[in-house]
Amino acid sequence: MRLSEFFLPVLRETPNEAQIASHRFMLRAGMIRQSSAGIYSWLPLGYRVLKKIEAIVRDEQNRAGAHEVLMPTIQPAELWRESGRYDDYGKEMLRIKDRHGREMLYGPTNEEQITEIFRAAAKSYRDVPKLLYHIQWKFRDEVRPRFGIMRGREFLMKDCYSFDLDFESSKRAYNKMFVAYLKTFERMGLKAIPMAADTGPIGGDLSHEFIILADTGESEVFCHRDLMQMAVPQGVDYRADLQPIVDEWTSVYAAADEMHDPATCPVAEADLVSQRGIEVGHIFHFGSKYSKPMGLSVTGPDGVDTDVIMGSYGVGVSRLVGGIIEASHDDDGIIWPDSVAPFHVGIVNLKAGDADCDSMCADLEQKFRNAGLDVLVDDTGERAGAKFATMDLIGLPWQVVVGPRGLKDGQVEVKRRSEGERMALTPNAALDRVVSGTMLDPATTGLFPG
Ligand code: 5CA
Repeated sequence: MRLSEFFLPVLRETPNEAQIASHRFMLRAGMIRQSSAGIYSWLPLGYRVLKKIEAIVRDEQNRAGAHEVLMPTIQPAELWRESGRYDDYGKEMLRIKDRHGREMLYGPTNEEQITEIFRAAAKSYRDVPKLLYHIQWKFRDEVRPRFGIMRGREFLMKDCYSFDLDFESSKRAYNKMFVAYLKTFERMGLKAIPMAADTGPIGGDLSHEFIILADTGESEVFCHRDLMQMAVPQGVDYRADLQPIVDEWTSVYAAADEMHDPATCPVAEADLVSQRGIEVGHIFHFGSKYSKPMGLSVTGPDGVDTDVIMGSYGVGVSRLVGGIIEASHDDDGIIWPDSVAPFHVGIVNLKAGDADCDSMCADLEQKFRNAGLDVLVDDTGERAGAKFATMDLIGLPWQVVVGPRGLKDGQVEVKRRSEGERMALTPNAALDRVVSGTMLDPATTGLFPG
């Protein structure tokens, strides 16, 4: 990709409205543009990251045995009257009327919608268990939308719903999502901690929030320091019993603020980590909370009808873009993990128009692309200082600097964004260094050909 053809409206100044690093850098790097309070357009750089995060979330859902659907953003009010939530949800729900005066709403979540879909098809115990998910825009008319896309009004969520015959089977679905979340966030370079949580308006009696630690987070979290060292399981067989993994993670104390009581906390003060965090996922088991009022039942093996047992499992896909930046940046800009980087490498042409520089850049670009890397070539006429500042701001994991002086000695410079210093290498050594130093994620490789 040539920067001269790309749309990257970077800002040199820090926008006044941005209070936290992720919001500031997303605006400055031309990733998003505000449309109205809490509602944003995604510009090409931001969109690439959003799509890569979505691809990793999708891949882990599929591995866990969930099947993707796509439900509408606009839902009929009757569905929510059936569950009794139409009145309960209050002002956060955006209510609208169509031209016939029918009451509709912009979905803040989809429990009712999926229950209606499954109700139309499920007849007997043979139709469960099932796991269905979608990745869709939601609208919640938050009182205080803030921090850019972190607490937006319109935001992208992955929500998965489980349907089971009994609690034991439903717990297996819950465990699959619990483990899939550990793996999902790890693939994005995040350390997410599962915490016992309050269930809020979604309801239910078993719930965990997945929280990444960051000073700018909205939640206060408390956990035993051992949790920070725990390893995410690899090569999981989702058909096997996952209870031991879940037990291991939940046996160590961790609680979000509303669940933490210093008087009864079992952890010694010296071992207790208390920090702020960002909620990037939330899983709920809620039994028959929706199936009972909405009449979703199946005939059991004994011929008796029984309410389907359900759970729902959310990931804040658009919030994760900000969460990753909060977890990985410095004063100059973003530092993307390889798996979600909008491009893996940025080639800086210090003398665009010079035949040798141009052909070296084109050659490197092609070779990186052959190796599966996404490449952005700065072929603009900007001065060097501005080009370096832009590269640092947009945070590509690697920079390769091509200039006439270096080329005379047969060298280019390579910089790892997270480390900072530049190394002079031959073009072949530079290629080798960058390609071997990049951890390509199969779900995000080749997502943006060209
Ligand atoms: N139906 C359930 C889960 S399927 C549900 O709606 N859960 S939730 O309310 O906890 O939202 C799921 C995730 O969406 C949260 O963990 C959070 O990461 C993200 N999220 C919630 N509200 C917002 C918001 N206003 N802006 C950005 N992300 C949000």
